[in-house]
Parts: sequence; C-alpha cells; structure tokens
Amino acid sequence: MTSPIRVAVTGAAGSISYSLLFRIASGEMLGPDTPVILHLLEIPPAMSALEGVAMEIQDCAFPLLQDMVLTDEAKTGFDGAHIAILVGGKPRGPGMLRADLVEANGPIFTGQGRAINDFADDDIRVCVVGNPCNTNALIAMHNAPDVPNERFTAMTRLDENRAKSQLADKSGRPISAITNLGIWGNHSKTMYPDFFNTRIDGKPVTDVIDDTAWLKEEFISTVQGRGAAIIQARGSSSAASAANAAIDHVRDWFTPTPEGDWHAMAVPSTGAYGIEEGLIFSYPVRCDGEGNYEIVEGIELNDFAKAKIAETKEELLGEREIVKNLLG
Ligand code: NAX
Repeated sequence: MTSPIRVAVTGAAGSISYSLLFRIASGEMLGPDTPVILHLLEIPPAMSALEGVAMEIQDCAFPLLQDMVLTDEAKTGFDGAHIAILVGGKPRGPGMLRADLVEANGPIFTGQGRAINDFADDDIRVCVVGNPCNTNALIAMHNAPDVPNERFTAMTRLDENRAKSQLADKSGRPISAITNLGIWGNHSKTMYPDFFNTRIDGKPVTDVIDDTAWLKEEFISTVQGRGAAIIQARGSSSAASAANAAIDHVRDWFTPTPEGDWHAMAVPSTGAYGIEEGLIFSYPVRCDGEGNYEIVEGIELNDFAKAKIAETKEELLGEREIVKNLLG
C-alpha cells in the first residue's frame, strides 16, 4: 500500500460525479494499491445533496477510501490535493449561446485556479471537465502562476471514446483494434476527430473502411454532435460516459501509453502544429506513467485536417478573447 492520494472533485453532488466518485473510491482510477481521500467541493445550496452522496459512498465500504472531506470552500476543497477533477459549473440553459456559457462559468475557475495555486500539493494534476472545458482550464492555469502550466488539462477523452466506438461499429472490429485516435482542438462541435491517422488492427482506417465520404462527413458530425444527441434522447447530458472518460483520462496520465499509440488530452500548446503557445488545445499525447505527457510530434496532417484544425483553433481564440479579463 502506498500513501493516500487526495483527489478533489468539484460539482461533487452533480450528475457526472454521481458516477465518478464511486469509481474513484473503488480504485478504478488509481489502481488497487492506492488509498484515496476524497475532497468533495460544492456550492452551499448543494451541500445537503452532497451529504446524501457521501452517505452512499460510505455505505459501499470501499476498502481503499480512507476519508472524505465535504466542503463549500475552495481552500478546504483543494488543501493538499494531488489530483483535481473540476466538474462543477453551471449547465448550459435553454437559449444560452456558447459565449454565454463561457462568460457564466469563467469566474468559477479564477477562484479555483487561485485555490489550487495556494493550497494544493506541489504535485497537483488538474483535469477540467466542466464546460467550456478548454477555456475553463486556461482560466484556472492563468490564475495559478506557481503551478507548472502543463499540469492543467481538459477532457477530450469522451470524444476519443465516442469516435473509437463509431469506428468499431462501422468496421465490425473490436474497440481494442482501434488505436491512435487523436482529437484535435476544442471540446465542442468544432473538434476534429482525426480518422486519417487512426489505425484499425494496425492498418490505416481508410484501408479498412473504404467509405471516405462517411468518414469525412457522418463520422465526424456524429462524434461532434454526440453530446447533443444524448441530451435529445435522454433529456439530460452525458453523465456516466463522461465520468468514465474522466477515469480514463486520469488513469492513463499515470500509465505508460502503449508503444506507438496515443490518447486525446487537451493540454497547453507548446506551439506544436502552429497552435498559439499556451492555448489549451486537444492533441494526441503520450504519457510516461509518472504523471508526465508529451504532445506527439510529426503527425502528418493533410489539407482536410489542417482546415478542420484551423477552424477549431479560431473558436478557441474567440473563447480566449471573451475571457481575457479573467486571465490574470
Ligand atoms: P450537474 O449540473 O448535474 O452538476 C454540476 C454541479 O456543479 C452541481 O451540483 C452544482 O451545484 C455544482 N457547482 C456549480 N458551481 C460550482 C462551484 N463554483 N464549485 C463547485 N461546484 C459547483 O452537471 P453535470 O452533468 O455533472 O456536468 C458537469 C459539467 O460537465 C458541465 O459543465 C457539463 O457541460 C460538462 N460536461 C463535460 C464533458 C466533457 O467531455 N468535457 C461531457 C459531459 C458534460 O457535458
């Protein structure tokens, strides 16, 4: 047994957390030998609901769960945290534009960024789930000047998983046969799921699925619009699949990526592929198993891919403009 890892989760009484917290406490995220202390952060009106969630977690008698801290104060929420999963935020209401959402949720992440800066463990790793997740991660990062920028990431793993599933379905091959699926750019309808570099049983997707029109149109729009399709069908947004992706994101950040493969993570750009340095941009990344990742360099991008990537980059630059007053 190693010493306990403190995992802070915001929006802990919300829908995603209702799937996420139990899986963290069971050891699915950090493995069967790592005890966990959960720091659960909410806003005051949700504290009663949070207490109910905590009672249920308690009733699971998870052997790895050493303690739970329930709070509506960011200081306590992030105190000594090694991992922070920022899920909390206001949902997009009817008629709300993306720009409204960016403006509504931005201020939450200035305060949380500062609290992470001041109270989290020096080793803190941050995964932002709450939307608009790339720009929220950008705000948190800018408000945490003492934390290395590369510790701030946003979640595009759900998009990777969705894309893999679509390709498995179309090709009739198992999920495990699909590798090298990169998501580029923003977690939004402009993201680019790069099928050209994805492999099925080690072969280019285009060798296995010869319907290029489907790949260029239906595949991309299905992945881009999957969140909206789930809201339409279920009446509320993806929750269990988002929690699953958050588990995948953090687990794989601390797991060596299999040789030759990569995963999607939105990370501060190093300037790679002509993206402005510091913009939180989803790239194909590889992880070393020690909590470090690197953007995969040298991926060939054709004109189709370059145009898609330019579009999602423009959207992110527009979001950055809206929140520029929050960037410290
Ligand atoms: P819920 O509305 O069920 O839960 C959000 C929770 O956040 C609520 O309990 C609320 O009280 C809490 N909260 C609000 N402000 C807070 C603050 N300042 N500090 C702490 N907690 C706060 O939403 P849920 O379905 O759980 O979704 C959460 C976020 O995930 C949303 O922003 C949603 O858009 C985003 N998603 C991101 C995805 C991704 O792939 N990156 C996919 C799923 C999801 O759409």
